[in-house]
Amino acid sequence: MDLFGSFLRKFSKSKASIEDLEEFRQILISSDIGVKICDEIIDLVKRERSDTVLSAITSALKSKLTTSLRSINLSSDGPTVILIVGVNGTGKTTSAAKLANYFTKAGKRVLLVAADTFRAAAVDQLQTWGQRIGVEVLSGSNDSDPAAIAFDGAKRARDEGFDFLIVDTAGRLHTKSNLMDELAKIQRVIEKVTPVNEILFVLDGTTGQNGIKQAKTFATSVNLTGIMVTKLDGSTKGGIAIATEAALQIPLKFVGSGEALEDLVPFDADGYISELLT
Ligand SMILES: Nc1nc2c(ncn2[C@@H]2O[C@H](COP(=O)(O)OP(=O)(O)OP(=O)(O)O)[C@@H](O)[C@H]2O)c(=O)[nH]1
Ligand SMILES: [Mg+2]
Repeated sequence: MDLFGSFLRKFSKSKASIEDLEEFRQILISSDIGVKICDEIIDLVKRERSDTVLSAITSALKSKLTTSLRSINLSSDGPTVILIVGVNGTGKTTSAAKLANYFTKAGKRVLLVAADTFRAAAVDQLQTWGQRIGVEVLSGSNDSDPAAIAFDGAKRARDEGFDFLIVDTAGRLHTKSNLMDELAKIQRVIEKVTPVNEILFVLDGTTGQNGIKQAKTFATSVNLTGIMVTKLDGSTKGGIAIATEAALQIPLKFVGSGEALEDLVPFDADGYISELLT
């Protein structure tokens, strides 16, 4: 990603001057990290008494990441249920398929539910993915109640011993309260059968601060347990991962970096920071 690497390479002194810090501030701003978080990081670097600028910056960046667990919260009894939510077009369906592939590759039995019933094309899209990865996709008729399909999925997953139930939902604007209520209903009806273990918010990494704002509003309606940031491929704005965690205090669990099935990996905080710095 080389976000800060070229800055740090030409910077061999042990302490940062005011001008150096201003240059670093500009780099942070252009990485989409957000002005507030950026200023906090600069303050931390100033106060840090490390020997080198590199270690000062490393610890300042790390301090902005959450210490919460990033692994998927697995069910100890019954299927692990994952609800995929977010605004329109952020990569929910693709990420649901990628997750299903990820767990299938790990030897788990996965059931996908197409709870986006607004558009027939949305169901087709998930079914195509399902065929490709060899995972069954449960869907209802067009315009049926998404909560009813989610409920059927939960029963199937529990009764037939699936390891994972991944529920893809329709994109919705965080400002539309009826659609946000629908999400809460989906969660409620699944929980009549089995607990929902994760509600993952899919955040389009190219939308920057706006995406973070949307996530914040979503979090007021549903209890988000994790974030998946997508479309990080080719983005020079790698600061979005730090910005997201610092702003939301919700752990980033997976990162999507392309349209292929394999382009989804668990978020590795140390690897991410060292990639930013080298
Ligand atoms: N480059 C890139 N494209 C992605 C990534 N994830 C998803 N996409 C693309 O983004 C577009 C939208 O993806 P979908 O998975 O359909 O998004 P969605 O959130 O389900 O959309 P709605 O259901 O309409 O709200 C598709 O063209 C995907 O191929 C990613 O990590 N990188
Ligand atoms: Mg979709």
